[in-house]
Amino acid sequence: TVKVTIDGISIEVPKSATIVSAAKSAGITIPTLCYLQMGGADYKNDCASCRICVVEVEGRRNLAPACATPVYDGMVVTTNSMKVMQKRKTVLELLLSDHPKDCLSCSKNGECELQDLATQFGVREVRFAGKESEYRKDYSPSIIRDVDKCIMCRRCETMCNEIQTCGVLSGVNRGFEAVVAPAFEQDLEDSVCTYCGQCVAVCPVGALHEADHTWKLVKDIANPKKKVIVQVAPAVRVALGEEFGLEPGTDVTGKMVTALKKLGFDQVFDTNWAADLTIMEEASELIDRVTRKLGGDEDVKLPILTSCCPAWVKFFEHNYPDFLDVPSSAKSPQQMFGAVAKGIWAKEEGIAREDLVCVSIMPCLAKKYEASRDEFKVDGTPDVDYSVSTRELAALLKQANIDLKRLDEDKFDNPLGASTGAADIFGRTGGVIEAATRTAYEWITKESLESVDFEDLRGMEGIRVAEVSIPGLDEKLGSKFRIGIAHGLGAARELMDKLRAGEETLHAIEIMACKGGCIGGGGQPYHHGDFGIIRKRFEGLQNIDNNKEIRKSHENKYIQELYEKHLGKPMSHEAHHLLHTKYFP
Ligand code: HC0
Ligand code: SF4
Repeated sequence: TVKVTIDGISIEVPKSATIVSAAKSAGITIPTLCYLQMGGADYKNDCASCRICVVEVEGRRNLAPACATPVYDGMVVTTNSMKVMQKRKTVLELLLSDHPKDCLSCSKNGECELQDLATQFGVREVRFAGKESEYRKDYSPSIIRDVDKCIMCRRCETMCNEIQTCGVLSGVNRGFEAVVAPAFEQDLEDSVCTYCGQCVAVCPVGALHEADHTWKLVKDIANPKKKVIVQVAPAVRVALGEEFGLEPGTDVTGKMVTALKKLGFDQVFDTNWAADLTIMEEASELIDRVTRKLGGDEDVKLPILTSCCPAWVKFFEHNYPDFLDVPSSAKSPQQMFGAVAKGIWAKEEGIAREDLVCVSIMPCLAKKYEASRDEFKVDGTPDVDYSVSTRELAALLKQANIDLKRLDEDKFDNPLGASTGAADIFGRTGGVIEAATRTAYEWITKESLESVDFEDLRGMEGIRVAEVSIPGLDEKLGSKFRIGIAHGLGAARELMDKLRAGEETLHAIEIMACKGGCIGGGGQPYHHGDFGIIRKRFEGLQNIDNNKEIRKSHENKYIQELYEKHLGKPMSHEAHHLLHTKYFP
């Protein structure tokens, strides 16, 4: 450790500390803007581009950026001298001189870190106002780039390149013309962007935001000719409450159902129901592949990869075209829901396809793009008409004067609303493969599991490998059943490269594009760099699973009924037609 003095407070801090982190341990918050560090997510942006965090260091002529200046023994720092405060205000005014002033109608209004600083520093006029630079807006199915608002903090770049390893965003041009953009300044839609939305999750201003479908939805709900139904993803129920002042991880399922009914949805269903359905297909596919492999079929691909995360799907389509037949062909729960709702349920209810609007509430921005993919359309119309983010739902509830906190609890409608605990954990890293393991284990051994809690599959490390002993299968495989888990696309790439190089032998792998899984999705309430929020959502989902009476997907009686009445059995011809898909390079 080293001794430093900050604003007269002497403290001992690790040698590796920066002035920002040292000050934090002395209880002093130095304002920052471009800087962001998320412990547990391995994310650190300290390019020191904004200079809001400047401080005086004794013996040094110029002010130092606190985020990128390491401490040394005997260092004396002043964070609040008049010189420092003047400099910060000048920096802020320079940033604002080239920033649109349409805060009232900005997607980030109320959540913007630049706005917060302008408030903190009492900016009333911008001394350097001149002509602002102009850049076209870039619209994609999931994300809108409004680059005029970019302050070149580089957080999105760090996220996209270092954590997600997608390499889509980087700084181009110099000086006034500088922007963060895809190569050749092409549109996101023409790039290898996965729409994971993690750049949106860390953007401090309104330069990156979601493609918002709320208004279309309001119009449809108001249209008496339309039947509007909704499904809600697992991860939404433990995060939506944050927008209403509740602790991260609070389970608001029942209140959320009430809120959706108050909004005017005709039926409130659950993506969880379709998650149980996904397990029926995925676990069957897994057993089928393992059995055929053991039977000597050389063409069978193992490990099986989960394919319910659309950003991960787009990632492997771009980066691993040699692996297109490896992921499970099962559609994601969002799309299985849409296919069953429009393909079976609506027919039973006598609702014409053109009169039914199927909406999903998702923690994810890539789900918007997934819903728009051509292979999920029938006669040119999508199975899921629009996907709305957790944040957008919260905003809509507020517009409609619905205070989630004060509502009574209600239950999802049936039949597409019932689910098991296995479905809830889909929303956290490791959950899909744990759910599949619960079912596959029982189907293989034909015995009831004593404990459904596969603790070894849980955790937050970016890549995890766990072994599960499956009596009867172990002997045939010559090893235990080996499962891999990766979350975050950088971790996914690391694991996939090992597979490609033949350095890792696994039987099944779950991959989710966002750190923590869907609970950390790009459409969730902003975490502002606090990864602890994502851990709390993780625990929230786990608690829901723990307290459910039925915790295995194949025991969902409405799913059993669907197979009895319509699909026969998993992987039947009918199931393939409705519930499976293909991938494209
Ligand atoms: Fe997820 Fe899903 S678990 S991707 O993270 O599989 O978005 O929550 O809805 O579809 O169920 C997101 C969350 C889902 C889907 C499910 C899967
Ligand atoms: Fe990169 Fe994901 Fe943002 Fe696309 S959505 S630019 S892949 S971080």
